[in-house]
Amino acid sequence: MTLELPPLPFDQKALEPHISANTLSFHHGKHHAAYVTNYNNLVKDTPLAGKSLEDVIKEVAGDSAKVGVFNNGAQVWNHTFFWNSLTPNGGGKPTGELASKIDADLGGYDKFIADFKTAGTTQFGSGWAWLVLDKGKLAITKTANADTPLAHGQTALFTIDVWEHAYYLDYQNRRPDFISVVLEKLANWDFVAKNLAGAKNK
Ligand code: MN3
Repeated sequence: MTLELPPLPFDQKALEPHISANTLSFHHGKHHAAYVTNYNNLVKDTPLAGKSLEDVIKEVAGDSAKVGVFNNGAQVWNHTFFWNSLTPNGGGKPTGELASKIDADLGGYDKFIADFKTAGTTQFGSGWAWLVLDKGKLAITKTANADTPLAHGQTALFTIDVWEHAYYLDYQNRRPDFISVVLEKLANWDFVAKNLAGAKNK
């Protein structure tokens, strides 16, 4: 199937002043769009063309002959997941079952936030910071470049893109500030809670 660039789940200006419309116009309109175009060109007229994006990512992960398919496909998936991880007027503390699980598995909200910031800040070069469900437990991870929890048998629950293109126009080199603002002002805990509930029902 030919992939299409999914629209942002909010208006391009909706995350201001934390993430500008200018950043989103490049990040979604150019970077994310380019991954979609590249992916479609790479799988066109191959057996992969008929498979879902998720199946292709899992199938080609670690295959040195299909690095381009993996990188572009995983970047398409990661970016769509990132947009859904954000919401205007987000942030604050998670509630309900998600909050209880953060307490049980990650040592509470404050430690979760501190450890997530560390993961995103210490990812050397381009990559992603994640909250995942791994063997039934919450875990904080980071991945390099296009790498994704999908390729590691983990269920992604939340992510922040820490490639420079995610924050440079608004924050220049201040990646830690960008991560803090996303966690405190934009994190879509309802999306995370739905992902957690969905993973447990599988
Ligand atoms: Mn990006």
